[in-house]
Amino acid sequence: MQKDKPPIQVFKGFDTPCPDTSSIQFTRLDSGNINITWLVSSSSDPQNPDGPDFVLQQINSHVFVEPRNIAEQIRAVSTFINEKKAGFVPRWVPSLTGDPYVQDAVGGVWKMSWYVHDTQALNSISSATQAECIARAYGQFQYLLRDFKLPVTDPPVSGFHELAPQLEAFHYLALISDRAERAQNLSGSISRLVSDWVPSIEAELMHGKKTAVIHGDCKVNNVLLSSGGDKVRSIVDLDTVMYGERGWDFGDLVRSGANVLSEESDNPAYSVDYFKAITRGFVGALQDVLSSREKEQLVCSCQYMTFMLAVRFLVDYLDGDKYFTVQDSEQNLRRATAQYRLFEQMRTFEADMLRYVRSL
Ligand code: GN1
Ligand code: MG
Repeated sequence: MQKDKPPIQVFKGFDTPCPDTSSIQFTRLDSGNINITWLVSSSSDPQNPDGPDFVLQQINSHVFVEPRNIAEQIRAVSTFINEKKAGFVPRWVPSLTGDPYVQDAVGGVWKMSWYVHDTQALNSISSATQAECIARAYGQFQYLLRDFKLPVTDPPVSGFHELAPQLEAFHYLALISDRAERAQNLSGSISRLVSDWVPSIEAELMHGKKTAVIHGDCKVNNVLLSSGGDKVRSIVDLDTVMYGERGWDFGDLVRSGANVLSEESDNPAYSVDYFKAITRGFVGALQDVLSSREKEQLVCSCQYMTFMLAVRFLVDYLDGDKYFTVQDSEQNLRRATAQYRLFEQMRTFEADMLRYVRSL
């Protein structure tokens, strides 16, 4: 992955209304654990203050082994949604040859979309009203795509959102990793759940046909809010749109949004009030399409997604930080521990959460 400024040739490979690229500026945006993201600004040119701005990303091909497929999927989904609800997801920018990506001299695959001005992305939610509003938007996203046929049917990452391959990797790495000793407390807790809780959650969630189109990464910060924070302007990060269970999106949003502290905080704090608000928003938007099986799965999906992310961070820690971006060599272990704590907190509220979902 190229960490330095993108080559200007990459930008020139896209079909933009910016013939003069001499004053184009690239600014690194601090977003996401996988791709490196750049704001490409033409408005910094005093001759062209109304010039357009873009978001340019090199698709991480270590994680997404078929990066062109990711760009093709985004082209299809973004085109479809923008026709139904203009601006609800960013508009993609075609290359000069009409592709949804540009390839650089060493084979790197880049995608670009129009930048959405006057918005903010938050790492944590600050009120139940905001939680409901964000959840309604993710529900609407699934609703808009309820009959859409994805051009790419394989998941963006092999086994994405499946617990079994993650646990297999965990068992293997726990035996061979030179970091295993440092992670033994967390490993022990996870191993204990493998024999009792994991089989029941897998029986609950993994047997259905995966036919719903989902976002695949429903974090709070993948929603762009108005400057006042009370309206959703746009849902971003379409890298992981795939077929799956509706509850996976819901569970991921509860994991991210009902933790009143940010994901990077060592001590999460689960809010049942935010969970309820997220449920109202999500279920409200999907009222017509959510089956009783899907509704019944919502609560266990929260635990499933949170536990799985704990295992995924731990696997990456044991594997030497090859998947998620890290600032230091213990960050993935801290992230895994925090997700595990959040999972434990959630479990203590299970009965309350189930009662609430059933009451809607
Ligand atoms: C990754 O890079 P980002 O933030 O969009 C990951 C998600 C995790 C998330 C945790 C393709 O998403 O699954 O939930 O980090 N994306 C991929 O912060 O693995
Ligand atoms: Mg993502």
